[in-house]
Amino acid sequence: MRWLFDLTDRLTERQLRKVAHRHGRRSMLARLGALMVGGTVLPMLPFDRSGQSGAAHAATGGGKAAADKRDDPTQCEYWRYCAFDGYICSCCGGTLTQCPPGTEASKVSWVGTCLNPKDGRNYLVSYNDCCGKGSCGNCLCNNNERERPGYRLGVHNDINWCMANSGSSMFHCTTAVIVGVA
Ligand code: ABN
Repeated sequence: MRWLFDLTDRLTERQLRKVAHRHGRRSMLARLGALMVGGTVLPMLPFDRSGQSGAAHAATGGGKAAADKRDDPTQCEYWRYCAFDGYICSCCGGTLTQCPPGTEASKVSWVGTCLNPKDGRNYLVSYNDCCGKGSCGNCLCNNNERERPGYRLGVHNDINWCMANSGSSMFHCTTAVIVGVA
């Protein structure tokens, strides 16, 4: 009978040691130590603080989305809009080149020179404000590549060109028509 007590003692002792090892004070201290070391070392690891994560994103899958925007006339990133200022007519019931119903194109326009990413050529783009209705309010877009102040009116976008029309001078939205290759 004695051997049975001895065996039970040994098994119990082994179990207790295991439990003590798992939940004991020392193992707790060891865990705390690991946490403290981790907490000190982690902030030292290098990470992108520059706010340029978008660039990294573009280099991977995100680049596709950015490229798609350059092909989409409802997006301000669309390639023809490099010197655009106004509401995009494609978002206002018109199209890239046509004013929405009930509005007419301004008699005077301004031009931009924009790079077409598809063929690598620069195109002369004429921007016409569409006039006769109040502000469309959709897809406001303002890009200023090669744009110049009012003393160079032909490349100045920050003005309501509907003022040049004899009818209504209310500005609604803006179109972008290719008029030449630069
Ligand atoms: N050329 C677009 C525009 C219209 C009204 C006011 C500013 C700019």
